[in-house]
Amino acid sequence: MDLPTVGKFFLLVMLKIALQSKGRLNEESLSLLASIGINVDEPKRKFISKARNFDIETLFLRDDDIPLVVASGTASLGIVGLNEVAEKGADVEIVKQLGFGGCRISLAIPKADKYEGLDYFRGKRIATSYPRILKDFLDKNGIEATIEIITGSVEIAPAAGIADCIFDIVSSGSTLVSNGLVEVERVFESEAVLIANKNMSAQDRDTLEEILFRIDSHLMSSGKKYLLMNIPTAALDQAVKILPAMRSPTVMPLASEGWCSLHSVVEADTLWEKVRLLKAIGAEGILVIDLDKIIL
Ligand code: PRT
Ligand code: ZN
Repeated sequence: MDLPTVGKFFLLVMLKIALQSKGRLNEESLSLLASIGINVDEPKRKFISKARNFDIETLFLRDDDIPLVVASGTASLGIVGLNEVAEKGADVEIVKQLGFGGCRISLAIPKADKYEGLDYFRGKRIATSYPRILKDFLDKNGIEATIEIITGSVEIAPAAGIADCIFDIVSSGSTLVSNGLVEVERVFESEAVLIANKNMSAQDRDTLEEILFRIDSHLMSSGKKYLLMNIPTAALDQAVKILPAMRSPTVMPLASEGWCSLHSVVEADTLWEKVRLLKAIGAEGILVIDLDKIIL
């Protein structure tokens, strides 16, 4: 094969990633890709698009279709809720939990009902869009019940007389409350995941490695802040104990004698407590900076 043909061949087999076309995961999937330097313009009429600055094509699909599209190899990668992967029984590799789209699938019953445990569900009609996950749970617990498959607005099923109780996605819980239901069993924890075809080409695997490297650097920086301050050299030992950084804080001498500059990375939710402790030992001129990436 001469070189131009090889080039053409690579273009034809560019890695494809399946993303939700609209819905709860669409925006965060695109912004995750943007944050790792992969900018995708959503096509107006087509379902396929190409990233502007990375050799990758995006397929925009309903979330229900993503697990099987990846399992079949039509796309090598996908971003979808773990709930959809489990429900479709898709034979894909779960490569990475992405830290957004968090929810759970729970059993919920009318709030007027007394609940004393799983026996409640024996002989009941349970409405759900997740029959496979529900059946698996009921079988494991030896509960016989009727599963009513409903694709939308599962929460209205008890009031509509279609079912006695429901098995549905819960996030804040407010949908249950406004429908007079109460969550009694959390069955399945979910979040958005990066999934991969198990038999992807070596070339796609290389691209996946690069994407994973970038995602890890991005995820590692989230929830962290970069701190810089001036500190009396005499207080340095105490400061290092307050600031356990990735290795240890960076220390640089200052022009004024007896002082140094200290740099460190801290968890955002411990920031104010650390600042209080550092001020108490004489830290001054404290700068707090948002972190974009941490590359180890
Ligand atoms: O059109 P398409 O098929 O692509 O989308 P969809 O309508 O099937 O799914 P979509 O966009 O609603 O959700 C996509 C994914 O987001 C789900 O598969 C979950 O992995 C995840 N996710 C996270 C949620 C929620 N949170 C969520 N709260 N999916 C749905 N909900 C719904 C839930 O069904 C219920 O009606 O929100 C309601 C409950 O929310 P709370 O906050 O009131 O408890
Ligand atoms: Zn869907």
